Amino acid sequence: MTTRLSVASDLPSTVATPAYDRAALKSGIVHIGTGAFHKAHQAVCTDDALGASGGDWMITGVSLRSGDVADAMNPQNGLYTLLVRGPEGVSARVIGSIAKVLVAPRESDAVLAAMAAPETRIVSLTITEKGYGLDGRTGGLDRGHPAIAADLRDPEHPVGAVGYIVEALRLRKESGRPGFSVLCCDNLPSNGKVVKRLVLEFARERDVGLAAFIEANVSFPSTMVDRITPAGTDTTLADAARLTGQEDRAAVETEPFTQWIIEDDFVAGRPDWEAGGALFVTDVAPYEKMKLRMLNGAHSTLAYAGYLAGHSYVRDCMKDADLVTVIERHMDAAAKTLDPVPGIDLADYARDLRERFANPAIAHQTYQIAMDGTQKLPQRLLEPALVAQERGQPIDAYAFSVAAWMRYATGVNERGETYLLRDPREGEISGRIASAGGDAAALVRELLALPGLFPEKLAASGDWREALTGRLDRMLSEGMRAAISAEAAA
Ligand code: CS2
Repeated sequence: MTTRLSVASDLPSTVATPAYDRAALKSGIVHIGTGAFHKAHQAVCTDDALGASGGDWMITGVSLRSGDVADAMNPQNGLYTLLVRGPEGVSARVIGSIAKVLVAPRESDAVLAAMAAPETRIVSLTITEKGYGLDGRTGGLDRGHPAIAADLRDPEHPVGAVGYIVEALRLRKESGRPGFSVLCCDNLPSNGKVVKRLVLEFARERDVGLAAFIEANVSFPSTMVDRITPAGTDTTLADAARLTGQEDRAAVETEPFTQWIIEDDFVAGRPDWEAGGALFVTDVAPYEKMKLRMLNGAHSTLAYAGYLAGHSYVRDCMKDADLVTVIERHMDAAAKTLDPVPGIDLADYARDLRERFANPAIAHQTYQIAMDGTQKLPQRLLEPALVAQERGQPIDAYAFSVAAWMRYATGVNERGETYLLRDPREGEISGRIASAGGDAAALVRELLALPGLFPEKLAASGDWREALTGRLDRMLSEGMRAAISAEAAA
């Protein structure tokens, strides 16, 4: 039987291991949402930083829901294998920056204690767009969000990220400890500002003095994060075992590319993340918009259109010449909605994206990317559509993507099989789809009226409605494949 992953035992010389004494370094970061993306991105950059410059910046991971990650990682003392898959092959490296993982529903007090501990100087987050309780209409708190509602009722026993942050900061204030930096690493535009607003609004509900403490002692740097990281599978674990010679139940796999752009605004220091390639800037917004509109916008388009056209993975979509034409045009259109991005040539960026999407070694499911559409559409497709509309540019690319989402939202594929939408608003969506009764114009009308989803100017535009309806009608009557060809030929 192979032994469980540990750097104390022999690992092949091809497998890099932490270049620092893990036991000698203390935790300085609490990270909420210790999933595959965190383990393939920020934890790797932190591993590089610790190797280059040391510092008490080990990470205490927190899972807000399931204990699976903790149960896989803690018996390995927090270690896991990072598999990097490129067209030339796969490499393995053992990452050591995560000291342990706590499971909030099992050990809430320990989570709060870690967040309130004097040595904690950064609380970072990857909880996906839907984790924040953001009301798309107001940009403020969604009081109907289950975790926000529960935490406003019982703030000393939080269950959600915003509730945990505010309660931890209350504990810090009470015990005279300084604040920390809150580092949002989710795909939301101006993510630092968004989280700041939610945290302050929540804190104000509790106590204006607490809100004032937060305003004075906590920073919320914005970040742009990028690394394509599919959900791990049995193959991930099997390849990690083959390459390390040890059993690893916590391995993750990712692509070679990684990018992290961070607003340099930390109240209590930070690791030497430059050593891992992070770029510190004063304004992250241009990079965020570029990534959300070009990468994620194209990804969502591939997800909805590709899934319905029978492509299970993004790399399969990239073998479909018509679909490639469609997303090339999409990226060009998205680039035209952007202001210049320092140091980046958008045509090169688009070309690199095509290569990354086509990476034959990365099995990124279209169904995975398709989830949570209502949380993703605004920043990926609707904001650039609005900018295009305002600048008098064509809106066709966005109309195709959004029509594909509407087609996908019906929850039935072209063989008549149903699938789960996996969207926090799926109840509302199915209700509206049922009342539309399969007619494209009615579907467009119903879905455009989803409260708070579409910007008003877009929802009210006859051109937009028409562009959507024509495409959705074709998708429903002739099928997605035909709709993709028609789009490519247009
Ligand atoms: C994807 C992203 O699942 C999705 O919605 O578009 O997770 C994407 O892979 C990352 O943002 C890449 O950095």
